[in-house]
Amino acid sequence: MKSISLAIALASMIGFAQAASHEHDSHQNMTSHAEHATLHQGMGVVRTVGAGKMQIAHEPIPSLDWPAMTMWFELQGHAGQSIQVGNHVSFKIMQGKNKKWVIESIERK
Ligand SMILES: [Cu+2]
Repeated sequence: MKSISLAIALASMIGFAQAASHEHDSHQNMTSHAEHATLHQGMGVVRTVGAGKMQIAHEPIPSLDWPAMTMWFELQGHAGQSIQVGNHVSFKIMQGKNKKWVIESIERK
């Protein structure tokens, strides 16, 4: 019984330490951390399809304060496999490693 409650106390201490360091990280670099974690919704028309990437003429994305533009996105996993040039799409993006914008999911409109 004693060892069980010790294990629980230890586990909650570790949990608390992780929460604290996470808080610290996000406070230190709030903007990029928030962008990394957050999905943003976009809409547009597919212009070019490449290997693991896609060029989309997208409408403004208010949550990122982006104007309408044509740009490349990386594709995560199997996202976009059934999407073709000319398709009107809605998609969700997040900022991946190296600050690149990655499509997490995309579907035809
Ligand atoms: Cu853009």
